[in-house]
Amino acid sequence: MKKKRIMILGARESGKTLLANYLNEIDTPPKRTPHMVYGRNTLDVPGSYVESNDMHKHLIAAQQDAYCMLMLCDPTARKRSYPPGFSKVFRIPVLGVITKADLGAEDMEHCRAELRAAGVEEPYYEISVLSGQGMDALTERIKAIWEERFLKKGGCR
Ligand SMILES: Nc1nc2c(ncn2[C@@H]2O[C@H](COP(=O)(O)OP(=O)(O)OP(=O)(O)O)[C@@H](O)[C@H]2O)c(=O)[nH]1
Ligand SMILES: [Mg+2]
Repeated sequence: MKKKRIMILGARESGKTLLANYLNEIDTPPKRTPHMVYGRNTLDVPGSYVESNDMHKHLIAAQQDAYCMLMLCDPTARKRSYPPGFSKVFRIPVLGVITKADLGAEDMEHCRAELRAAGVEEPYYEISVLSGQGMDALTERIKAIWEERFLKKGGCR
């Protein structure tokens, strides 16, 4: 079986590549990502795939390469990224991740509301790759999902 990855969705500039680099243990600064990037552990999806309805079929197809999905929301951006109920079209576990926690955005509630409306179940992970806030909780949850999928059933990677 082909190796499965952590699929990362979010609007442009929401912090997908910085988080992917962290999960891949890569230390290079992120550049704009115009296409899907298969990293060691991640599948970094361009913001345009989420923003355009026409691209959603590609997301649904790409989930076969993933064992879980992170739906990012940037609290410093006001634009909505996900249509209502969006997480429900995927059959892999979806985690809600609120990025850039170190910037102290006054209003994280709009991210919570958006993730909730997209059908993502709580808890939501408030993280900052730069300060390290929330990273342990997120990586532990991802590890638990990986173990559930690949160890308990005795499957292969
Ligand atoms: N302060 C802070 N900045 C962050 C954080 N995560 C990402 N950024 C910054 O936000 C900008 C965008 O980050 P990227 O990781 O490139 O975001 P992206 O979603 O991959 O962007 P695109 O590929 O263009 O869609 C960069 O300048 C990052 O340094 C964070 O946790 N805290
Ligand atoms: Mg990127």
